[in-house]
Amino acid sequence: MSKCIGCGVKLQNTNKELKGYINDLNNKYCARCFKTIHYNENIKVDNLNNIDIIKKINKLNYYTIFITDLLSLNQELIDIYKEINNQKILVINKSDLIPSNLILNHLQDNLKKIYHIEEDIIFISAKDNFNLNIITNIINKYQNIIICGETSSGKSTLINKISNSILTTSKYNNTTLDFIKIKYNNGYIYDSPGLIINSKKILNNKINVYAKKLNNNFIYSIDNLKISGLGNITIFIDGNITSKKENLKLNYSYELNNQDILLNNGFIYVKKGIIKSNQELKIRNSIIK
Ligand SMILES: Nc1nc2c(ncn2[C@@H]2O[C@H](COP(=O)(O)OP(=O)(O)OP(=O)(O)O)[C@@H](O)[C@H]2O)c(=O)[nH]1
Ligand SMILES: [Mg+2]
Repeated sequence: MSKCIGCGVKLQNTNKELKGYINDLNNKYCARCFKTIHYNENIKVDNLNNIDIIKKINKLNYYTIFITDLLSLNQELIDIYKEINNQKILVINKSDLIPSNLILNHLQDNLKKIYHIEEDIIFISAKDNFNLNIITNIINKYQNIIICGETSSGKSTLINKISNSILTTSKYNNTTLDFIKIKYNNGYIYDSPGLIINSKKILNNKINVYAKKLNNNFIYSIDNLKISGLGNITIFIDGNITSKKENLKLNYSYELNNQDILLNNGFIYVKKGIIKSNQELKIRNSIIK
């Protein structure tokens, strides 16, 4: 049975409603990939779950490059990363979207400390070819490697860049549906289906930075989160915030010192301040301090 060269799914010509469908089995791409590539359509299908993906990665037991973006980094993602038993490295892609005032070496050190990561962490941009030589050096050294990580973090884009492959890529989740083995020099690169991290939005636009002086009368809204308080904050977010004078009682209060409040699409750095909010906040030591 042949597989789609874009997403790795087994091709079939019997049921249009199921994944892998193509009317002519001699085609190289499934109908879904064809529509994604040519019409930018977002066709949702069920995908492998995180547990099965990690199981297969551990079974393959090759050097593993785990990819995410900066805003998606949270404890849940790191917990999944830590389930990989292979020799591995954490790679933060889409560095081109990170504001230039953030110092990457600094972020690297803080992330290692905060999330207790022993392996190297490197920043790359598959789009802008930034640090891709580090990736090719790893592949040349280990020969067989697995590229895995969060959905839409740019795994297939990276593989296309370094190996001249024609994997399907898109701005939607779950583009790659199965493991894909790609010949590279004397070994293989494996692409893999993206891991789904609950409640995270994928970074698509340049990270916006908003420096704000909080005032108890003004309430800032970021999606469903509302905050006010006293202190200076810096918001790093893929999206917008609004602010207005509101007479709303915010029931949660936090005294923060060099800490980040985690959002679904970014984080808020609080150097020192008292933050009130309408919901329980997820806090970590700041990655930018
Ligand atoms: N700005 C920026 N965008 C990128 C970069 N790398 C990938 N992208 C974009 O991110 C989106 C997802 O890319 P894919 O390569 O399909 O991601 P993936 O990790 O293979 O996704 P799944 O197969 O769905 O798990 C696409 O819109 C890419 O163009 C990068 O370095 N910078
Ligand atoms: Mg992919």
